[in-house]
Amino acid sequence: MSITDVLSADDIAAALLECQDPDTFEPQKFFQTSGLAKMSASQVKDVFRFIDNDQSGYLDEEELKFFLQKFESGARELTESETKSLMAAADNDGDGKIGADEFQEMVHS
Ligand SMILES: [Ca+2]
Ligand SMILES: [Ca+2]
Repeated sequence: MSITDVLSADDIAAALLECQDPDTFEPQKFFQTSGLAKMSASQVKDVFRFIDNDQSGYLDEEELKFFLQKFESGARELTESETKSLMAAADNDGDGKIGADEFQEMVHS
């Protein structure tokens, strides 16, 4: 799939603009502005599978680093501290990776 099949390109551009500087990425703000927070649970899980590069069923820190680039290929990488706080925001069971349910719960929290 392409991310613009499920989200508006304008909303994605607006969300990326809000976090264009390093260490300004705030997960909940990004989910709101991009429209992700308004999507159904099954749509959010489609986006999860799209972000899960190696199709392992989990997002690890290496995949989270490139989170923004899954929305727009020219976007920046997340910094180490942004990657760690994104992981911490979702990783409810503390296994160091984000499953589809954890991702969906974070988006809708
Ligand atoms: Ca993965
Ligand atoms: Ca987890």
